[in-house]
Amino acid sequence: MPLEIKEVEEEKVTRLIIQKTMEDWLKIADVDVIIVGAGPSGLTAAMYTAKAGLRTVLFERRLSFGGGMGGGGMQFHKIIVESPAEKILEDAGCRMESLENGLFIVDAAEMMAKLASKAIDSGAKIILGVTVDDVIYRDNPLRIVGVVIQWSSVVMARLHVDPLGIKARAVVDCTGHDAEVLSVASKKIPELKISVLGEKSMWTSKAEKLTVEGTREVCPGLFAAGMAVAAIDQTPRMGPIFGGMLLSGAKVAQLVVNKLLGEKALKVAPIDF
Ligand code: 48F
Repeated sequence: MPLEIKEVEEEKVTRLIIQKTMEDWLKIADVDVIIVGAGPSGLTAAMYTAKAGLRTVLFERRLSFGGGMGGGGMQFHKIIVESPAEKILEDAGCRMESLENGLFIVDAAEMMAKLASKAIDSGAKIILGVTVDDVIYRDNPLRIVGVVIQWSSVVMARLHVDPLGIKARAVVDCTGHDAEVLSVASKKIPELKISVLGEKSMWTSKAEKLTVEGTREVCPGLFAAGMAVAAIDQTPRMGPIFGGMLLSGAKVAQLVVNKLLGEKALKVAPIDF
């Protein structure tokens, strides 16, 4: 058979893209879980909240996922993960090499791709090129009920364009070292009494432990995972070891699932927290 490529009119392509995008956005306007940031903690969190059946959307500022994973350790393309976080990579179908003393090593590109792929296959919707620049709140009781979003390209061009609001039952800040969602909430809603003091200098083991321990619902409706935890707790950074990020993402998913599903909540990750 000779190769026969289908003919298509330009306006048809345009109409289909707009129609199908809008079908998605009508669902995204109000979801169960919003995760901000597609680094290791955000992708892990999305993978497990979606697996639990929660309608999950992940907004990522850049046009690619992976966050700090792509840079590996000073751009060497290997990432170290310590036990028990390898169980999360196994869940994602990621190949790794077992080293001594419960350490595992994985290719950065594979870890990024497999975590994102698993999150998507579990049902999470990842939207790239969108920046979360504020939260939506209510009082009596004081709580976070969603986020304010803008195209990253609009933010970069410094255009004055009013953003849109997206509602959710849980918002998770996985924006990394700057804890951007917590930071804006702390400045604009002082009665939340959140401070973002920034992380401390490097101390790998302590940082990993404290990041996972500090993963929590910071105020009603707003959760922190990954390096955002270090930023609010002023705990150390860990450098290019990523077990704590995976465990923090899995823990926050379990906290969100427990809160939203109550008695129906199941254990979502192969780890006990
Ligand atoms: O920085 P990032 O990878 O955060 P993480 O999950 O992991 C930290 C590690 O990569 C590493 C480390 C541990 O070994 O120290 O640095 O805590 O991913 C954060 C993602 O969030 C996006 C950002 O582009 C990145 O991909 N992001 C940040 N702010 C926003 C955002 C925002 N306001 N809106 C949308 N996305």
